[in-house]
Amino acid sequence: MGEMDAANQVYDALILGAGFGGMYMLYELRSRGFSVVGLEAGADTGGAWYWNRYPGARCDVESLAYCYSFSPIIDEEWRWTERYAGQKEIRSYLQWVCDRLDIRKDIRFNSRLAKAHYDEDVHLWNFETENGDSYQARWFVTSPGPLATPIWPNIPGREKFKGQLFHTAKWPDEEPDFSGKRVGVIGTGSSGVQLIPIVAEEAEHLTVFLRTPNYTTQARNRPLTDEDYATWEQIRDQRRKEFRKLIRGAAGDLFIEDKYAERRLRPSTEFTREERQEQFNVYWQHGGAMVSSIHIDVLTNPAMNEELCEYFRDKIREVVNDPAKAEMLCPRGYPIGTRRIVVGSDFYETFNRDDVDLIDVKQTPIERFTEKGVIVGDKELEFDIIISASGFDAVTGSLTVMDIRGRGGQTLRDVWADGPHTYLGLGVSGFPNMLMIGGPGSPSLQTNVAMYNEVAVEWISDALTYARDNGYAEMEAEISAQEEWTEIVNNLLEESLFSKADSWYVGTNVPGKKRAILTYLGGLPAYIEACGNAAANDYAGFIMTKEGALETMCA
Ligand code: N01
Repeated sequence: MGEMDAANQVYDALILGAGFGGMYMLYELRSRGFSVVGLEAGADTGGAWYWNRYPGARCDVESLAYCYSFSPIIDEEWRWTERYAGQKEIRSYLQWVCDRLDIRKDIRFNSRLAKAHYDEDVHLWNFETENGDSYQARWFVTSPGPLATPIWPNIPGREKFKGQLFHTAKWPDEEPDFSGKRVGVIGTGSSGVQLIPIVAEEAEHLTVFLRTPNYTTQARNRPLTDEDYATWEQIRDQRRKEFRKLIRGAAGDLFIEDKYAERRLRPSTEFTREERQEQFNVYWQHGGAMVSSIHIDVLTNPAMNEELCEYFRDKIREVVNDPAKAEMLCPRGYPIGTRRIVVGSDFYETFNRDDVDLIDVKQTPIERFTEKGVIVGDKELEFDIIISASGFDAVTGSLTVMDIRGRGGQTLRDVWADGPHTYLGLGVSGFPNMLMIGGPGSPSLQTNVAMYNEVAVEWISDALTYARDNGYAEMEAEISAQEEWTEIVNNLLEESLFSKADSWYVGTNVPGKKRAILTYLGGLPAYIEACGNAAANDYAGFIMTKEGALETMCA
């Protein structure tokens, strides 16, 4: 390990990541009297919203739900301008919170964690950043963001391309100029879909490389009005309580007529086809991702799911003038909702432009990069700029990218090589005092992640306070509890239509990654209950060891 932290201090807790989860974690533990330090790879706070600054980046959860709910100061002083906040506004929000709650002084920016090793002799974690700085702490709380390790398409020869090459999740500080340029975009997930209409407006010509079409809805973004805010302030506390009782941790139908919001919580079989179509129409017009959870059985009832899939395909056929392009864009072969629903603005409309081409790479794969562009079929397509919107090594990749070692020097990478095993998505057997926000086996990205993060932060804060108050120095997931939870997580996959689709949710987007569900599909309320039960029973499922007992063990 390199030079020790300047203060040569052993912290109570080191928190990895200064996005939504990490900042609140730091604030909460500090408020409870723990000494804390945060490490953040970026030059500022923001997490995903710091790195993903491609044109059009915008949240697909409504701003009023996708924010902190723990602080009256924030509620009183911050006001969102749009129904779905853009990346710049969310980043400003997080920077403002960081300053307003005086969190910044405890975060080391430009500090990418390289190693975290548990020292069994002294029961402390030792950390080293890529800059060579060292830290030591009793507790290691990880909040790196579940989508933090970008991946490139597995197309050979990338280094040969002489034009400009960008990844949406590593966007340059200086905004690229697309005017007069021939641009290629690889990928039509959330990032690609948001970026494509904007690039199409500016570029001379755009070619979109499509592999698996996604079910894409219109955001129908709009400014938030004084009237919206007046209503929101009246219902805010009540709605936030309700969010924690909803499977996805947010309603997504703020300001929608009660009749339709209530129908959403009932199975589709209670309604006639006409009523279901009316429900689809209402949510389609309202916009946003909730169109996929229009009834509670969308992910368990194949007939209902297919009816909704066909509704989407008809909408695509209505918008896209060229029938061949429309069919290319129609998702098929997997149930709606089992890959992330994509929320965009005018994505399908973009394919009515004469200066936008669409290439289905399943029909004609991109063989390789060249100096001038790419080889597709028997042609070389030339580009000035290629943008890779190819996604992430999700959830586990955010942690396995680092050298994390627990008992006996075992690495997290090796322990998870056959798929992740965790207890409640919070702890891992063999890695004492490491607790995860957004870990595999938690509902994180299956929910309004801002709301889920608060649940995780509050549980971890309570656990650390309990440990301190009761003289416990070590807390580690029991192997039996971990295997039981992992079985629950895996069974939920098998019971749902999720098992029928390939996506980053099951790791199939990363060559060589073991197919395994990375998130808990049981919904936020069931997850809160499971975590609450463990806490109420003296952190059942965790081995809690007192300081004295540890010393005896070491003697
Ligand atoms: O990544 P993705 P993303 N040739 O993995 C394609 C969150 N997010 O950055 O599907 C051709 O979804 C790949 O094709 P396929 C959100 O949770 C949220 O867009 O593997 N194509 C796919 O089309 C989201 O789900 C927001 O067949 C290749 C695309 O690249 C998650 O981040 C905004 C290829 C990758 O899509 C990830 O989204 C942005 C190849 N060789 C992100 N390799 C909002 O809040 C890959 N692809 C709105």
